[in-house]
Amino acid sequence: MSVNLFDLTGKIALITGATHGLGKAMAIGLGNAGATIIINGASSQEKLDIAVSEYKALGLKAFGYLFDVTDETQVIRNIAKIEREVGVIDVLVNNAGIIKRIPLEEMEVSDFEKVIKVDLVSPFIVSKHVVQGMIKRKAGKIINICSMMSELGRNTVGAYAAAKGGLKMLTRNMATEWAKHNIQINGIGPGYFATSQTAPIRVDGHPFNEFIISRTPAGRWGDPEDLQGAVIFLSSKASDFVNGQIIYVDGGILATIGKPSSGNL
Ligand code: GCO
Repeated sequence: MSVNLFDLTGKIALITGATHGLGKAMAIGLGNAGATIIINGASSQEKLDIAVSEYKALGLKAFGYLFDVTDETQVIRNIAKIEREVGVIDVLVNNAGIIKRIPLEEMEVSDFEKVIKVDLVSPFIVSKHVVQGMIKRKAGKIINICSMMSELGRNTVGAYAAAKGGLKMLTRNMATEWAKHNIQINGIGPGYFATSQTAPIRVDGHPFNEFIISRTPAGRWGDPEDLQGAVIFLSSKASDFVNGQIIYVDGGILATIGKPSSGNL
């Protein structure tokens, strides 16, 4: 009998920051592959409830928990609540993140620290408390949502790049320390995707929009659904011997130096 390596039936996946955008697309992908999805939001119960109802309307088994992933007390309390009310967490997707586009020389230290806290410290906090059960069960999957900025700098996103570069290395160190427990920890590095986070730099005619279209071999912004294959792979049996890797879903942008605006050089 052939085994479906990508089947997530019976698995429970917690996706942080999944009321919208890439987190929501990845959660839908995991749900469509059979997982029970648990989404986290931090801003409003109403937004969380709306998102859960949207998942359920798609026929997915979904639950929502409102907590701030940067607050360790709330994380401990809610992971215990999830594992009591729904079941043990088999897959953790650390997706919650913010960005502040400010030139470094103008950036307040408090803004820099906030980005680091949400984008780098919170994946550590949530993973530290979810991994306890995974270590006991000798099984688990952790996926950290990194970025193009895990590899490249860009004007005005210095704090975000520092956080996402750190998250790449934290992913490798988690793999170093936890792989012996049959836990696979990897990352996904989205390229440039059409989300609310990139909406300000994606409008038609915006120089950055033209730049990304020309700089990306695929010639387009990513669609959030383009991430579903990678997150299902890294959540499934198919990746049981994959550890510490960052899979870049970027339309080829990291593969190339780019080309002159004219000619076919
Ligand atoms: C930006 C963008 C990027 C993308 C993504 C790329 O301002 O450059 O927001 O940071 O959101 O992180 O991987």
